[in-house]
Amino acid sequence: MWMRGGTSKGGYFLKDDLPTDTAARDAFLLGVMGSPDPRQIDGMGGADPLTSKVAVVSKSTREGIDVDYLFLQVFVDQAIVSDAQNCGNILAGIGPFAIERGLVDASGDETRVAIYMENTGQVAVATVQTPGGQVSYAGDAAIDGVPGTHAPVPLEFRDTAGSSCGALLPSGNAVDVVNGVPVTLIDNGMPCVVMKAEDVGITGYEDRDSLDANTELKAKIEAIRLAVGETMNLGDVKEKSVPKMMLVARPKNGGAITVRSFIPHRAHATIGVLGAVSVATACLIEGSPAAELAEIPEGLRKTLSVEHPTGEMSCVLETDEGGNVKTAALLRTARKLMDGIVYV
Ligand code: NQM
Repeated sequence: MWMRGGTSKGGYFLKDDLPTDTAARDAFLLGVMGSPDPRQIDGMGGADPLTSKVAVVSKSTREGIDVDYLFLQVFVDQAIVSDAQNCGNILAGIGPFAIERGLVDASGDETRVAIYMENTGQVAVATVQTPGGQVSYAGDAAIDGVPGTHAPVPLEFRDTAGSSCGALLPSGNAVDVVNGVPVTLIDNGMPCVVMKAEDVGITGYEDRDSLDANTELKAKIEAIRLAVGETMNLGDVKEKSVPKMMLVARPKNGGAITVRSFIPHRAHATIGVLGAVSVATACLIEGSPAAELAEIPEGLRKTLSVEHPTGEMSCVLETDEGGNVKTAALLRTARKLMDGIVYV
């Protein structure tokens, strides 16, 4: 099934329909997407990392969990399929897909689907609109980066700290200086390197095209990324899609922070879901570059609006008295685009 999940798009497969051997599975998925090729002309991929994504879904045998979800990033112009990151946007389509495929029964007008995210070993709960026992994609929820309105798919995350890096702050520091640039190495669901946009020579308010055209900036942040892989417990990250590079600036439209993110070699059109949670969390870390620029609401339950190139993403963070983030919730939408047979 081809679906839009949040601001991403990709192929959703039942695990049983794919080869069990990883190399054979990856070769098949490269063929499905038409990679490696910058245009992905011979496949389904949209010549953009955000539309070259795959979800592998199976019924779960875990206590209290409905389905297991493995996310795979199919690189556009390299023959790489990576499970080194999670994806909170593609996650938005998992609940609807699981119900459509009969892995989960609809229960009443709304169905809560507990999803085990295999990439990071963590759990998310998605609420899917199921009036009359059928998934409904129509509704009046709007998210920036997607035209029109659709049925809401709220997502809740718990205990995402250290998802891939083993700790929220894998270096143990709020700030590290890498190649002369102060950065926060952080993982609250997505490994991210958060720095001030001005420290790498941009304002942080640029559009996606000008960021993508800025080869000098890209070289500078790639050098930082390669330098921090080991410190973040990610090993050699040359052929990995993490960590993501997050360039922050003061909010402009009443939000908490402005971000331009690289994922990691192309600028994001909006921002990743768990990427946004990680940046919002960095804003709460005293002494971090993001905290110096952020506008933080009062209270233990905070809505942090993360401004991005085409709007904003609101993260609702529950914190304890010590300011540690306990849960995060976000609103996404999803839509079934096509259900059929793909040929390689
Ligand atoms: O951070 C893009 C996306 C993502 C990932 C990326 C995501 C997340 O927007 O949870 O959603 O960072 O590669 O789909």
